[in-house]
Amino acid sequence: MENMENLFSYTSVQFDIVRNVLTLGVGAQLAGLVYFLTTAKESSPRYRLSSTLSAVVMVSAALILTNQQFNWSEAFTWDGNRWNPSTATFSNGYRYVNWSIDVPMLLTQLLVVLGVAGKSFRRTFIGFVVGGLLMIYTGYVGQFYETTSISTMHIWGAISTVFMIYICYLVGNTIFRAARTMPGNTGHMARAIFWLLIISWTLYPIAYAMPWLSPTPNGMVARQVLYTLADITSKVIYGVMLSQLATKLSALEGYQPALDATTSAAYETIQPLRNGGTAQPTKQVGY
Ligand code: RET
Repeated sequence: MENMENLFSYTSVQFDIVRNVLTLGVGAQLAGLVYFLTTAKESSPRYRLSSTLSAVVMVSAALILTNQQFNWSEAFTWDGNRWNPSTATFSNGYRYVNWSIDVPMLLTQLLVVLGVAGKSFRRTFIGFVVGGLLMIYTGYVGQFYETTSISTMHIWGAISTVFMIYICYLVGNTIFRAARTMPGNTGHMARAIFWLLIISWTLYPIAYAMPWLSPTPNGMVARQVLYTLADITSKVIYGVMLSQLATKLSALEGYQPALDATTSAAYETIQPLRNGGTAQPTKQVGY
């Protein structure tokens, strides 16, 4: 029982695309780490846990992707023409174990920024953690069958999908309910986060299904590209959108570092100074 990647030989281009895309993944998570650490203070303390959780996700994702990179390189040997399977095996299973940490964290961030508290926090949090772990572990079992029994893989994949739909329902419910009463355009930002989550999360089951959709070397390359796209969107871009939402909410609540960090606020502060401290600007200029 092993992942389908191990059944093929790869051209140097195919092998390199996987190796490079994994490097891109590590780079994106490290860039995200810098972003979350340096911008955390722009949000008021009540939202700041979101940046901390994003930073934790970045570290854990960068570690697993570095491991995947080593794993990929040791699993094949170059014969002067192609990369052939070596005595070591490549495994996607590490990813699933990593998701056990990252999925609950990513979903908790949402509750923190949307200000879900008390009983409702507890209920949704438990739904996220239990649903998330069941989604991941049923998928984990299923991926062991991808080279031996596609129908068994499908059954576990279908069970896992039920849990994913449940989580998406919970997320949608939480976001759309909160968005109705959120100030300014923050409701719009929250809804955009919902759609990003749905699209980025859907890439994971597509990657899972590659042994069925395209049981070829190119299919396996596509799978690693899909995983990387999913990793960058569901963790880094999602985290950036959430921290921008947190900063906007903090600014609307009058939190000074958030006001200082937003362009329009900086403009309002600096423009009267430029005009000798008296005249009001007539036209908004961007900078
Ligand atoms: C599996 C198995 C096949 C069916 C489904 C799956 C969904 C996986 C998802 C993973 C999300 C991971 C995230 C990780 C962040 O670090 C398990 C592939 C539906 C949605 C967001």
